[in-house]
This record gives sequence, structure tokens and C-alpha cells, in this order.
Amino acid sequence: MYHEIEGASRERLERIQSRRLRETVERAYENVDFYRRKFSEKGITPEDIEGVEDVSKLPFTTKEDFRDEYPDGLFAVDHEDVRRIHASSGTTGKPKIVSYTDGDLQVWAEVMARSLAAAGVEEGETFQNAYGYGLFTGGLGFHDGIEELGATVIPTGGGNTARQIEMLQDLEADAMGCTPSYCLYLAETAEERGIDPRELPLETVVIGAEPFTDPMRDEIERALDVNAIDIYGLSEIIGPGVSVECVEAQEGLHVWEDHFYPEIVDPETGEPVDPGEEGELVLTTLTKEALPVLRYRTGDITRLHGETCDCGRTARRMDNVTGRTDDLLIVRGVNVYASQIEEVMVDLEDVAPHYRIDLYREGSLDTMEITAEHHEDYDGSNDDLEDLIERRLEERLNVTLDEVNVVGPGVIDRTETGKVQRVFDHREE
Ligand code: DLL
Repeated sequence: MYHEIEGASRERLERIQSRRLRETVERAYENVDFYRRKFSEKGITPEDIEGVEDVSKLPFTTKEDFRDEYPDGLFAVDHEDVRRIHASSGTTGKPKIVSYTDGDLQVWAEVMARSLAAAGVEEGETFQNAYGYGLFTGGLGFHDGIEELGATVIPTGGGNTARQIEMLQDLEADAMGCTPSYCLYLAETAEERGIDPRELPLETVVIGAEPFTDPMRDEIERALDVNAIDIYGLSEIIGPGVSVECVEAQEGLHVWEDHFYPEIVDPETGEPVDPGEEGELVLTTLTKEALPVLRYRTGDITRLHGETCDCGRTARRMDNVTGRTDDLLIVRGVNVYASQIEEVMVDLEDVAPHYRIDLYREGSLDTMEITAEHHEDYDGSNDDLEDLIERRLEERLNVTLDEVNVVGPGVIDRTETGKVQRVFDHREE
């Protein structure tokens, strides 16, 4: 274990959680107007929260709150104490902006170091970090954790697969981090180039940032002859490093509960579900300074397990996340909300309100196709309109479209119920 707290008794852990929850509530209430407003709407004050047993008295925070408080309405410290900013796409309009103090960056590096150690990565080993650097939390989150652990980081970032493979061969990384789909793509590309991916030196890949199924993980493990370890996290809470599987059991992801308090609620009612039941994961930060977040509705569907684990870690485990409560589609690791596409489409005068989004998995990579009807009175060329749609969507989504088709009025099937279905996700078919 990287830190002795990982093996702490449940009683000790809960005492720490309760103390930190009180401090977080206090900090949020004192420094963020938004929370003061929410508390008064609920008729509570920080004194009502004595420990984790009171957590469900607190108001939820949602992604819409990040949008409404854009850019820095949720920050709890002055700008000079913010050492870093990251961002992730929001449902509409602006991205969600997240911030970190020096202390937050230290905590993040530590939970990432713990996560990597749990995944089986050791001090002195070499880690090729193929998560994207930049506003996305994947690249820098992993980077700092790898250094904190005392391993060597190769910051390749995303893309440039040929170079990525060459680096793996020449610098002999023991471990790599990337999205599960990119991992498979890399294995396929190696094969196309006459390199047996199983001969690459990798022993571990740490995969996350998008959902994947067990068969997909088996394929990764087989293709590269590695352990593929699931890591979970989200920008609003910190980034990667909220929870991770341990290599010993590889059965559920230990949530670093001394920093993030997990609950599972019914996505419809917001009420806590029975222990072990499936529902929406809700997270409260316990130590974040720049951006304390109370009861964040992640939109991720999972369940929590309390049984002790073979590895000796006492933190509860969550299931691999495979579903969402909302319209988030993660395409090649990039977060895209269907509502962002909707916004672009309704702004285009020559496009009728009928369009569909088709997602496929070709080999190991996601592809996204848009089919849209032009208006009855549009007399331009379909090619021009396709180019326009493509340009507008790519600007807005930061993801390349694989195909845009403009068709005549009435071509796209209408539903009989009147409920439109725009997204057709064929990736798990
Ligand atoms: O994806 C942070 C991250 C980077 C996690 C690298 C793991 C590795 P966001 O861009 O804010 O942050 O996206 C967060 O991605 O709410 C989930 O829906 C999804 N997600 C993240 N990890 C997993 C995972 C990063 N292991 C959103 N399995 C989350 C399934 C995941 N979904």
C-alpha cells in the first residue's frame, strides 16, 4: 500500500470522514454564495452536519449548477490561491471549470500515486502516459501521480500511435495509461505494423475515462498480455484517482474514502438506495479547498460494496461504471452531450428538426455519424450543407465526425410514440 490509511479500520476512517465533512461544509458555507443560498433553501446551517450520518441532509450539486455558476462561482478561495484550472465539457454552452490550490494538487498527486500502486505499478518503474494533456484532467492528473509514486513518466499524451509504439519498444515502459478504446487501437496498429503487441514490454495498463465492458477488458488483456486495471474519476471531484481496482482482487474499484465520500441514490427520487443496490453515484469532496463539492450527482450508475477485500484495503468498492443517467456519450474518450449537438443543429436554418446520431465501434475505435434532413425549401447542395454541419459540430464538440449525411425531407424515420430518439448507440451490439 502506498499510504497506511488504506488499511485503516472502518471506525477510524469514519471518524476522519466525519471531521473532514464538517470542515468541508463549513468551508463551502463560509466562502461560496451558492452553498449559502442552497442551505437556506433547505433550512439548514453547517451546525446541522455533525458527521457522515447527516450527509443526506445536504443539498445536491448538479452539472447545471456548474453551468449556472460559470466560470468561478463555486470557487471557495481567492484567485491568487488557485494554482491550476482544468475544464471538461458541459451540457450546454460553456464548459465546467474546476480549480485546485497547492494543497489540492498535493492530494490529487497522492490519490493518483495510491491508485497506481494499487494497480501494481511500482516505484522505479516506467509509465507511458497516453492520456491527453491540456484542460482534460487525464494527462496532468496521471503525470503528477506517477512522479509522486517515484516512477518515471513518459508524457506521450494522446495520439501519434506509431510514435507511441516506438517509445514502448525503445524505452520499455512497464505500464501505460490510456482509454480502453485507445488501448485496443494501439494493439491493432502494432499488429498492422508487423509488431506482436504481446511482445511489448507492458505489464499493466490503467484504463478509464470512458465506459467499457468485461469482454472488452478481456480483449485488452489478451491482446497486450497485460493486467488491465480500471480507474475512475471526474473533473468536478478532482479528475482521475477517485477510485481504482486493486491488482490483487480486480473486483470493484476502491473509493479513496478519506478524500471522497460516496453515496448511491435513486436517480429519479434522489433518495438513498438500500446497501448494495444499484443507483446513481453521488460524491462529496472531503478535503478539496479551491472547489469543495457537496453531494455531486455524477450521473454514473453503479453500486457500492462494503465487504473486506483480499488486498487488505478497507475502502468500499464500487462496480465498473457502464451506464449513465443522462445524455453523455463518450466518443473516443471525449465527453460529448447529445444536447450540445442539439444546440448546434437547431441553430442551422437549413436543417430540419429531424436528425440522428449513430455511434459505432469499428475495430476498437468509436465512430460518430450524423444524418440530417434539409428543409423543404433548401435549394443548395447537400455537400455544402454537410460541410457546414461538420464544421459547426467539430468546433463545438472538439471531436472529429466520421460522416455527415444530408438527406431529403421525410427520410428519417419518425417514431410513433412522438418521443424522439436521436441517439443510436450501436457500440455494444
Ligand atoms: O475522464 C477523468 C479520468 C481521466 C478518469 C483518466 C480516468 C482516467 P471527465 O472528463 O470529467 O474526467 O469525465 C468524467 O467519465 O463521470 C464517467 O461518466 C466517465 N468515466 C471516467 N472514468 C471511467 C471509468 C475523466 N473508469 C466521466 N469507467 C465520468 C467508466 C468512466 N466511465
